[in-house]
Amino acid sequence: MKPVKFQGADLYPALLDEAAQKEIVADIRAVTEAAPPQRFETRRGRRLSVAMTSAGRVGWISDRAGYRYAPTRPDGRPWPEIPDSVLAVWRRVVGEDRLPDSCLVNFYAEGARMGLHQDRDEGDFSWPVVSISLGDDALFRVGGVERPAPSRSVWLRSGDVVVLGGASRLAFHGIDRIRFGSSRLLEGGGRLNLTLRVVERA
Ligand code: MD6
Ligand code: FE
Repeated sequence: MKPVKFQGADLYPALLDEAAQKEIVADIRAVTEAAPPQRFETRRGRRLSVAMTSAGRVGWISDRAGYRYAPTRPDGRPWPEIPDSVLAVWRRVVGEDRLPDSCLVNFYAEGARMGLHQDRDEGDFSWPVVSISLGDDALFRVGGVERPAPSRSVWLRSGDVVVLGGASRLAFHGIDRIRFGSSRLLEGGGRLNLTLRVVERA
C-alpha cells in the first residue's frame, strides 16, 4: 500500500482492517493486564492526561526525576513482550532488517490530549517511529523540526498507521483532542495509540 505524505510523514489510512484491529486490541489487553497503564507525573509534578504503559525490552516512564526509557517498570518488573500482531505492522511498513525494541501504549480517555513534542530519546534516529491508531478519532498535529514551524492537523481514525521517518523523524507532533465515542472498537470508548520504536543502538 502506498502512503499519503502529510507534513513529511507517511500516512497509511485504514491500513488495518477490523479483524486486524480486533486482534491487536485483544493482544494489547493482555499487555495492559500485566502492566496497567498509569498517568505518569512530570518533572514539574503535573500528571499527564494520557495513561501509558509499554511492551518490549525498554519502556517509557516519567516521574519527578524526568522522563526516560527504563528496562523495568516502576515496580521493578520487566515489561511484557511486544505482541506479534503489533510487530506485523512494523514488518509491513518498515521491513525485517530491524524490529522495534519498545512499544509505547497510550490510552486516551475522554478529554485526554498530548502536547506538541519531539520523540528524541531513542538511540538511533535512522529508524522511524511507527504509530498505530485504534478506537476513537484523534486530531493529530504535525509541525516541523523547529518548534515555530507551521503545523497542520489531520484526523486519524481507527486502523490508520503513521510513520515518522526521514526528515519527519524529529518533527514536533501531538494530539489536540479526540472525538470521544466516535468508534465502537474499544469497550467503553477512548483511543489506544501504539508507537513502535528502536530505542537501543545496534
Ligand atoms: C498519539 N503519537 O498518536 C501520539 N510519536 O497518540 C505520537 O506521539 C507519535 O504518532 C512518534 C511518532 C508518531 C506518533
Ligand atoms: Fe510522539
